[in-house]
Amino acid sequence: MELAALGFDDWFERYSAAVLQPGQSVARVMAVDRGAFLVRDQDGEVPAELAGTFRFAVGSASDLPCVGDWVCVQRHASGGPAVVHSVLRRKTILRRKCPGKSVDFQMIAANIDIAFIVQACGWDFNLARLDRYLVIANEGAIESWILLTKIDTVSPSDLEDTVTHVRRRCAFANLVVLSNTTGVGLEELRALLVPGRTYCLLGSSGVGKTTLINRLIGRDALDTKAVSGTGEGVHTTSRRQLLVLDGGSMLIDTPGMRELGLLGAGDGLDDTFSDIREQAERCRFADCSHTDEPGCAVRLAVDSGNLSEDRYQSYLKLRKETEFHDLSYVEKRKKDRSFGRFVKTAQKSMRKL
Ligand SMILES: Nc1nc2c(ncn2[C@@H]2O[C@H](COP(=O)(O)OP(=O)(O)OP(=O)(O)O)[C@@H](O)[C@H]2O)c(=O)[nH]1
Ligand SMILES: [Mg+2]
Ligand SMILES: [Zn+2]
Repeated sequence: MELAALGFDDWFERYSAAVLQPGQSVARVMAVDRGAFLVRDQDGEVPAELAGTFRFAVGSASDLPCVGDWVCVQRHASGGPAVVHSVLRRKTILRRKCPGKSVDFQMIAANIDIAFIVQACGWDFNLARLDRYLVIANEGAIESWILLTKIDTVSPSDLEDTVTHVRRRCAFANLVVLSNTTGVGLEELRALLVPGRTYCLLGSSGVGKTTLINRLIGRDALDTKAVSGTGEGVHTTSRRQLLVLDGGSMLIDTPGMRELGLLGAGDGLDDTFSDIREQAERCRFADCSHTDEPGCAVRLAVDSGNLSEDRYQSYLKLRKETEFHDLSYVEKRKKDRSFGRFVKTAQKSMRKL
């Protein structure tokens, strides 16, 4: 398979020229599993490990290769694992805040063209969570499509209600409704997949992400497992993996995420709530917080029914989270700096002794 078929284009070519060393070639990261990598290039798929120099130079977890990355590798003729020397600049990224209070983030995948935000009809369906995924995709400059799975488990009228909710909430997003069990919607989805493009499935555990990939591949290439009615407490997929379909498009499977922290950087929130941003241009105060200021056009839109209360609340909640994150990031940097000063002063006084 040629590199172009794996998604390598002029953009990556340009950036690779500066970092690629003699004896190295580029390959795409196909799977990451607890520090072990699988990379692929025109000569096929091989296991890979990080070069010692690279491992030492890495400043944070997000600098490490993740699935979808293009990396510079040295392949061994003897058949041993390839050695990863560097990661090429990422065109797009999917990342989330690490669970808990830390302000670090975790890469989910890189160089994705389209994010499939997967929700199952019924127990999993949740508009607030949908917003959250849309913000994450927008933050990484990735277009999103919404996939509603398991439509065989709800009545036609419940399905219609769910679809109406999604359309009202995300008028511009592509929406495909499907069932992995009956096969409804699978051909529609397959027809939308473009060769050479990379798609990433995101969504709670048990919504049918892996089953969908297996259906599209036409065989059980990946493990799935029966879930309880609520889908809670079960995680089947444990690693992130990129699969190439016969048609030439690429899909990344990810484990269901329980906690989906936002980052607070970039315009992800604004882009997701572009309707609110537009209203906000008519607020009396430029720095209006859209809560209790006079002349707030956003509140007016809610009061007059042009903006749903739910969507407005979802916006406030996510905004609060990103603000909190921005703040904690600033605090952390401050602490790092004062610790740095402390070390320097300590070193000076040591030298004086
Ligand atoms: N009724 C019905 N069941 C489905 C459908 N799609 C998947 N399932 C079932 O749902 C269960 C979970 O599917 P998975 O594909 O493992 O879910 P997942 O999203 O990959 O879950 P994680 O890997 O844990 O993130 C399996 O028992 C599937 O058979 C569907 O469209 N309808
Ligand atoms: Mg899975
Ligand atoms: Zn306002």
